[in-house]
Amino acid sequence: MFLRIDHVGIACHNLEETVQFYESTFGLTVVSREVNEEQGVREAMLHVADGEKGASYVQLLEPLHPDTAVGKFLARRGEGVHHIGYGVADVTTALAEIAGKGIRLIDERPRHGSMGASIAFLHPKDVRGVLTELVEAPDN
Ligand code: MC0
Repeated sequence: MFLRIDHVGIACHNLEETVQFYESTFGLTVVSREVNEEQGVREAMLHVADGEKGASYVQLLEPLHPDTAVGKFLARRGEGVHHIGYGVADVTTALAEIAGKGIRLIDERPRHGSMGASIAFLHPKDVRGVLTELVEAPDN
């Protein structure tokens, strides 16, 4: 089902400071910046590597407000890994297969994600504590 690790989502308090940290420490480059009102985040994608089945990124996430998924996560757990995004060929097909295994879907239908992707989240309580995202890139 999974083609690649598409991205690791990391929650941070200050996007610009954290981008600078990743650039200066690891030499990564920002390839996209977006505000996603629906998800309540301001985010940057930093390219890590290209693979046969697509690219992988670090996604830095700053909440737009405290009362958002990332805002609540920061208040409860502090900065760190927020979710893992896996590349899939077709989110709708993957969701149907996963739902059939009894795993709670946060999104029953795909939503708009970074860089034109279709995305859907699975509940962390049903994935051994890991908030898991399915990502169908536009060029899949
Ligand atoms: C919360 N929990 C997590 C978690 N967030 N566990 C692991 N990883 C996370 N990121 C746990 C809490 O510790 C708590 O466990 C329980 O889930 C309920 O947490 P809550 O703070 O009361 O929050 P809820 O229930 O209101 O919401 C949690 C839920 C939500 C995962 C359903 O955050 C959500 O819908 N997330 C999906 C959307 C999202 O994260 N968007 C931001 C990234 P205990 O044991 O204490 O009860 S958007 C994005 O990344 C896009 C732009 C993209 O990739 O393209």
